[in-house]
Amino acid sequence: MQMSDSIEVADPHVAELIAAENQRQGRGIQLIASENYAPVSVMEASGSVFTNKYAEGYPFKRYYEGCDSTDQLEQLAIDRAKALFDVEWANVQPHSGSTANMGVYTALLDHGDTVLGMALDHGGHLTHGSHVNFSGIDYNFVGYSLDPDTERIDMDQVELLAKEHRPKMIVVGYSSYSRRLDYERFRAIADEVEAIMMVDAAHFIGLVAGKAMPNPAQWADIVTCTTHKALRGPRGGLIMGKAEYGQKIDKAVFPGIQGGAIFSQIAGKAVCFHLCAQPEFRAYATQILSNANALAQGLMDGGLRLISGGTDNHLMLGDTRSIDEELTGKRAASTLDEVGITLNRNAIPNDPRKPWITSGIRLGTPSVTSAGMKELEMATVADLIIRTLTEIDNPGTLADVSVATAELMQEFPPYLAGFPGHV
Ligand code: DSN
Repeated sequence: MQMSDSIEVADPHVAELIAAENQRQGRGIQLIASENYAPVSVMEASGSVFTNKYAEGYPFKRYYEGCDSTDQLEQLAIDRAKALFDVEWANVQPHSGSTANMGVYTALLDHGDTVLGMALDHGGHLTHGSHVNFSGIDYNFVGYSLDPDTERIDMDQVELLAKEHRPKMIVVGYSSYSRRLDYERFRAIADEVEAIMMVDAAHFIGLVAGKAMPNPAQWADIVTCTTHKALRGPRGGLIMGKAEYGQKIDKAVFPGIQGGAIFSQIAGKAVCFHLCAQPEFRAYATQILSNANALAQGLMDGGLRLISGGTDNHLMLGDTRSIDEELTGKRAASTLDEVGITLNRNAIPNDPRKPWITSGIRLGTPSVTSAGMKELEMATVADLIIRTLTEIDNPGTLADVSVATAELMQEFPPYLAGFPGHV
């Protein structure tokens, strides 16, 4: 084996799988709200020779030699993140959103401390206190939920729970909630009970970077996020916020919960932050919102009930029972995938079905917007989804929709010809 062998030579089997995945991503309409198509420059950086470098510690304070470029790279990523999100301090080392949250909890909480977070079955994330996750095992999470009438966060309940339980931290943020967050009220509640306010902005940080949404760092003590969703970066996590918490959180991330950082991913993050600071990214973020709005309208016009009646962000949650009482999220999602429309089943608030089955589907527009689709195409996509769901037992309709999705994607290839493994 030669070090410079291409993957096609060194490992044709994995090369085939990469090509197949590239084809799948290029042929189908990708509506998973937490996914995106990363720019080639981001993938070049995250697949670069920084893969080879070990460097525990932080820039200019390492336990390893040979760190000149590595130190400059990590400092560049930190400086770019601070400028992009207008924060005093940032840590670009977390391997994922979960380890970013773990880093904050480890630094600022003791095991058993009470934390307020959005209940998972109402739209929160696993790391916001799920009983099967470290967060719910190590800390005493109390879940806030949605108002049953408006299906929006019940801020009065948040206040009552905060006063009753006196949490040390309030976690704000979601995995599947389609409305704006009332940061001002969360801040006021946190101040009233002297809690730390952490915003997990993983889902919408790209919209913040593109100035299409308010910046949670204006209100929060700490903001955590991933870099691979609407932000369109490499897979990874990021923590940022007020400088007063920086030293403690840096120590919790390394050496507390991680060893050496993954510098190839940090290279990808640096490129991502640079791209997000360009004017084109603002247009992209604004278009994500317009597309989500158009998709939501088309789905609702077609008879799919959306939780809370629409969306203010990049995602929406549909109640499959509004199409047919018997239709589960599982069947809806798998049939849509068969016709080339990929999304995920998702529990809806107070879902009577188990999480593996559910009564909902979650849809998001970051990927289709990266592929260049606009409102007109969103109306077409909504129509294809509604046809599939309303005629789910009609093989002729499913065959027609498959052809239509492939034709639509041919007009919007996410990567240009010449990209390795291109369709
Ligand atoms: N829960 C994942 C999602 O929203 O798809 C993100 O961590």
